[in-house]
Amino acid sequence: MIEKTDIGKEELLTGYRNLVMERFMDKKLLNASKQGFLPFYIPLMGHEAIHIGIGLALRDNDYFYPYYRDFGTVLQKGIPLDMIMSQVFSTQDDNELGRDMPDHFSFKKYNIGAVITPVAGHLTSATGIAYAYQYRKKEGSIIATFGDGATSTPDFHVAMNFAGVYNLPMVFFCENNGFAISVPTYPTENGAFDQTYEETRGQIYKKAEAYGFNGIRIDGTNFVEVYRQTRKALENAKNGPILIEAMTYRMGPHSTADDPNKYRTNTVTEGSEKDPVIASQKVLKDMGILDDKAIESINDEMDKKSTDLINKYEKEPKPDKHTILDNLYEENPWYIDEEKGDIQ
Ligand SMILES: Cc1ncc(C[n+]2csc(CCOP(=O)(O)OP(=O)(O)O)c2C)c(N)n1
Repeated sequence: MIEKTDIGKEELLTGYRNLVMERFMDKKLLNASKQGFLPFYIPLMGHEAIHIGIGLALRDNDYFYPYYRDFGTVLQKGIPLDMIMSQVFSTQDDNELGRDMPDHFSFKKYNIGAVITPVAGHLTSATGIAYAYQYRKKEGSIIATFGDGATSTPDFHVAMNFAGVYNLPMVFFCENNGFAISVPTYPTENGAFDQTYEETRGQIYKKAEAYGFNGIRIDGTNFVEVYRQTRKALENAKNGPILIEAMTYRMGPHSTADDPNKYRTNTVTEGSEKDPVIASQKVLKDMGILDDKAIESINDEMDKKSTDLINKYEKEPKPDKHTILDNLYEENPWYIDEEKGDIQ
């Protein structure tokens, strides 16, 4: 029996459409990187329901601090696709001036923190923002996402401790896809830990208890459930932090620099019941919101839309090479001007 939600049919359908769009974009961006149009790409297949659920749950005053896999969350949050694509393809319109890796977004005016590469490095900054919200008595909560591997880093513990001590309006959201590159999180299905493989000995959501607040584990393959739990957490965070561990599966490689065949046999295949697109379809069908005809027409629409976008962005001009030393200083020191003259 599916519980009712406080979001309407139209919003749920928009969430599903974005989920499908994210799936198509992901596959085509991976292809674009294989064809040499992108230097690097971080696939996200398996994370879609988490992304859409969080995107739906975010309120206007909340602050989102993403990590490198969160394409769909920024899409659902309403960041224009052209803005996202110009960042991914480092075009001349990129708001980061073409200077960061694909998927390392920064959308400050939308209350979204900058994606950084060092794992968990953003968690201390996110907690700092939560402290500022509390100090300035600002409405809203902070939510920061990260992978399971991030929970084994020092920055995770510093951020969790600080949030606990100051009782900050902070949601720590772990997208547990089962792997930190080649290291499995929970090596065996029955939870028995194998000392030779472990990434972490304990259950991730239980780590919150050590810092004096609650942790919960949720199904990360059903976006309606992710929405419900995340919205509740964002609302309750005004009374103190919470840790959410959303369980899903990384259905592709870690990045384009990884070959999972070297270390992984238990993949979740596209179209299987654990695939977030299929799991989310089932939920919406049970709610009477989606049927096979709508599924097919949304697929066709998003397939075409994603192809048109990729074709467009593969041809978009890159920033002029003479701009590479711009925007570093308010007033350029003499050596920058001198170096500019050396750009061939
Ligand atoms: C501090 C730091 N150490 C190591 C790396 C290399 N690295 C990049 S991603 C990654 C795995 C992260 O796994 P997880 O946190 O589970 O997130 P996932 O990529 O699986 O979503 C590692 C070790 C890094 N970027 N930063």
